[in-house]
Amino acid sequence: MTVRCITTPIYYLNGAPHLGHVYTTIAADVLARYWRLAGAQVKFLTGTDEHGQKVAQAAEAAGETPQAFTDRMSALFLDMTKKINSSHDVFLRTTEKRHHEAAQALWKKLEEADQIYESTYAGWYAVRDEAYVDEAEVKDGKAPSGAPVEWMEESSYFFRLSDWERPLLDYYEANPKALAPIGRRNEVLSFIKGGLRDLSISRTKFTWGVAVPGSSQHVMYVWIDALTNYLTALGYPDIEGEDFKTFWPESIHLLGKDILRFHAVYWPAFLMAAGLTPPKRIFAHGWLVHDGEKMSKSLGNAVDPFQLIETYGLDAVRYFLMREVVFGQDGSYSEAAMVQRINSDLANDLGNLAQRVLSFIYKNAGGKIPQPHEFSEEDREMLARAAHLHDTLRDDMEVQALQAYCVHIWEVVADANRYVDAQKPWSLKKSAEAEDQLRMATVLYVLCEVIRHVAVYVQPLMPEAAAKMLDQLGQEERTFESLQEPLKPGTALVEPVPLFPRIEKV
Ligand code: ME8
Repeated sequence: MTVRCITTPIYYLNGAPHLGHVYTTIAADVLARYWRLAGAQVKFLTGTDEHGQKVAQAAEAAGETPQAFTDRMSALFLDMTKKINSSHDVFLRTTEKRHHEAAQALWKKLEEADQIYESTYAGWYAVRDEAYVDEAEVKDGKAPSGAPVEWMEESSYFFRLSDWERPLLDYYEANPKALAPIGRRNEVLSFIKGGLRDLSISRTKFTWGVAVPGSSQHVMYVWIDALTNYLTALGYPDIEGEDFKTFWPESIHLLGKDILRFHAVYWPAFLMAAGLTPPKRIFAHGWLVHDGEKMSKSLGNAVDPFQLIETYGLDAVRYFLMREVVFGQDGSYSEAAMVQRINSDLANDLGNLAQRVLSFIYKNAGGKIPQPHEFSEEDREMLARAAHLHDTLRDDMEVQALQAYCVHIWEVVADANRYVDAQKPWSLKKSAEAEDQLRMATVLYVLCEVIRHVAVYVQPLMPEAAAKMLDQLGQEERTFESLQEPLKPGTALVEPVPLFPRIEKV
């Protein structure tokens, strides 16, 4: 049985959700939906990262207690997941009791393994990134990310990260697929080769965090707490539990490149030190850029996803985000590009194909999936291209090539539109020859079969639109497996309505 555990980062609560958060969550959702339709056992995890100095400061600025503030802000993120039709299985909040227990259990494991010691930290800290910054990296009072840094001096627990240089390099060497895309992998490897210093993993200057076991003064550094969320959601510390045993070995972490170092260096080191295996795969995608800068809460240049959904419809936004940018690279967002995509790919290509074929059958060819007769060379080729999607798309999804997934489906859509133009079922309809009527039925059958394949594979991207297309085709079976059986003639169509209206503005 194929098993997949797909995760998003858990999001900080210092601002409302924006298009960047929506981007990762939709990508994870597309993967989760794909694997479920492929018959896999799937767990999809998301949630909110509620501790740390940045969130504590945001609560203070809002004049609220951290608990009241995080309750209110976390609800916004939960609401975001609903508005984008996210099919997650777990929405975890790090303020939950089960998470405190899991983080403390991991800490104790590290302590038992002699991986934690107490000392004093003196150095720079970027609150916006919740990250320690090396002296050499600080320029004009800023971290390389542009976040302001502050000097920190406090008693701290340290994790012996320096012990893990060699084991991490060996691990990535032995597991070339554990980190993608390749450019990011190289970055991480050279960072590790540059030498790892022990990591401060506790704070004493504020209290909004998970208490360090056995200490009344220290709370955990927010990243050790946050990363543990992936374990908590699978039932840790019960490593013999069904969820943990099934899903942890198949975990795929999706995240933005901004937080790659935490996931690809610190996290596997913590896990190995605690006797656990690193995540199976880490995939770092690029940034959505707006007006030339990374979209972010702190920079205030983020696009409001809800406005976009209101204007263009959820499925169009989902498709646009997956199709427009190669997953792994940066992409700049613009409304003009969005309108262009909707009009060309959705209204002209897919919408037009489904609409002209289905309404023709509905109105002029009996309203049922036609009975095919002899298949011509062109018919067989068209059917083979649709059938071939099964393997091509699986290969795409195995490596999280989400844009390629869209491109490959739309190649078949383009083929089908060319096939309609060449076969001209409407001209055949006008012919008085009985043979032409049989030919028309065969052509329309082939087209219905192609539309069924396309709609089934479009489900992860645009769940609602694909469902409507399959409703119109009268199809109840919608898994990938169901495509192994040829389309049944005689099934009544439901009156087709256009699914993707053209957008006239911009
Ligand atoms: O980093 N383009 O939370 P966060 C693409 N709590 N993706 C973007 C983006 C953009 N412009 N802006 C944000 C944290 N993202 C930590 C994570 S995980 C154990 C803890 C997405 O609220 C992207 O996935 O700053 C990025 O990694 C994440 O939001 C950062 O969210």
